[in-house]
Amino acid sequence: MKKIIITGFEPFEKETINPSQELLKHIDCDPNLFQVQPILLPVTVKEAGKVITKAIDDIRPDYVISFGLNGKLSHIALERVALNIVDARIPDNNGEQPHDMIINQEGPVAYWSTLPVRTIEQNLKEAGIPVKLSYSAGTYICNYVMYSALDFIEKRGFQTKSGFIHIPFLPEQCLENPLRSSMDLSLLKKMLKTVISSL
Ligand code: PCA
Repeated sequence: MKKIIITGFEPFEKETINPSQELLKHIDCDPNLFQVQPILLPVTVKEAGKVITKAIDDIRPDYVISFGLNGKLSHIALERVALNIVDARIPDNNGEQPHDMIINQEGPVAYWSTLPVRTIEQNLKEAGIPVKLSYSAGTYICNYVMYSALDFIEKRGFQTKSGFIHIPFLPEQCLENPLRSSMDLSLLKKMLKTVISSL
């Protein structure tokens, strides 16, 4: 039995939904093989890192898969790298907007994702889902959560594998902005099922 934490985020930046939050309601995997704990993270520098590291400490999962929205995407982005910086483009949900904030003064400049990203990429392609490896998770809360989880796992010497996946808007988020790209929930659900079965 593999223990997995799956995280999504609350809505942010004027949106009323976040596709990563919706995804948490549609986790579909074999309960004989996987024990999944969904966790919703706040879009705040103050709490997001604390919530995910406490969950890792409490649950001691085999895997952490975090999801977040990147509104510029029309595909699934498998993040390979987390950087040791927050340089916020917009204020977070607490109104805080840190610039040039080093996440851990003693930490490395970056961590690699420890998820099997090449296998996941291959399996998503075979499932007909547009996917690309990404070499920057940005410098906002998603990168912050990815770095915080990997740094905590490293410091504690846990065997947990962890990484981050960015996803596009849902179609209903494009009605007022039809030039936005989106991915339908049914495809996102298939993506999540494929990612879990790749572990
Ligand atoms: N996306 C943001 C934060 C929350 C989310 O879903 C990001 O890419 O940092």
